[in-house]
Formats: sequence, C-alpha cells, structure tokens
Amino acid sequence: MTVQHTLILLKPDAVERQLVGHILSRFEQKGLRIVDLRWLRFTQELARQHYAEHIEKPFYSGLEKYIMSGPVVAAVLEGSEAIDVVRRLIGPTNGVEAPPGTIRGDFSLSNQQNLVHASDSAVSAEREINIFFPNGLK
Ligand code: FUP
Repeated sequence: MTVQHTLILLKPDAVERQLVGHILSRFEQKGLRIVDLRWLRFTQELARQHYAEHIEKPFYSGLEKYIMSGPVVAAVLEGSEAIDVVRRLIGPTNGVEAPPGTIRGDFSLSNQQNLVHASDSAVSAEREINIFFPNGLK
C-alpha cells in the first residue's frame, strides 16, 4: 500500500447545492486526510488547462460554461492508495449510472453536473495538484 495524494474539485453544483461539507465529510469518514484546500473560480484559461484532454470533444463548450458558472473548492486528499480509493468513492462519470453509495450515485442524475472531480491516475494527480496548488502544499 502506497500513501498517495490526489486532487479533488467540488464543482459549482456541489457548492450551489450546499453539499461541500457533506462531500468533504465522506472523504474524511473514509480515513482520507485533507492536506490542503482552497476556494476559487475557474477562468477560461484554467478550464482549458485542467480539461486539456477534452478541449476537442463536442461537450467541451458546455463543460467550460458549467465549470465557470460559480465558485469551486479544490482540495488535496492523502491516504493509502488515495487515487483509486477516491475514484471509487465518487463513482462513474454519469450520475444516472453511478451506483448508490457513491457520491455521484447518491446525488447526481447528470453526465455533466456530477458534483466532484478526482484525479484518475498518478500522472494526473501530480499535474492537477500543481495546477491548483502551484506553490506547494500547506
Ligand atoms: P470523470 O473522470 O469521471 O470526471 O470524467 P471525464 O474525465 O471523462 O469527464 C470530465 C467531465 O466532463 C465530467 F466530469 C463531466 C464532463 N462530461 C460531459 O459534460 N459530457 C460527457 O459526455 C462526458 C463528460
């Protein structure tokens, strides 16, 4: 078992629906530690950087509009195998298909407004932590 860091975003729908505390609590209850956290608003430039792999996709303009639609919370979580553990806790992208017990499964019925982002690999985690916490972790 390797202790890892992973990047999560509580997206504008999570903030608007006042689910920030609940979602952070789910991660903490699992045993993951919040090692850094900040509020921010996505600019178009940040959206293009974070979602670089999706820029050419047909859903990108809608995704950009959504991610810029309100404040978000970015956090770094630490724990044993944190990258895969967090991905399993949030569930598959589409809330319609996400199983009950996952965060998306319990709170989302959308393929876009799915509340939370989490890094999907060690390479993504390092890249994304550097995007949102460029000065290092607290
Ligand atoms: P995930 O890793 O589960 O967050 O999903 P992806 O990296 O595949 O997609 C990133 C975001 O793009 C999703 F969270 C929501 C959005 N998206 C759409 O809006 N439409 C789609 O068809 C697929 C993804």
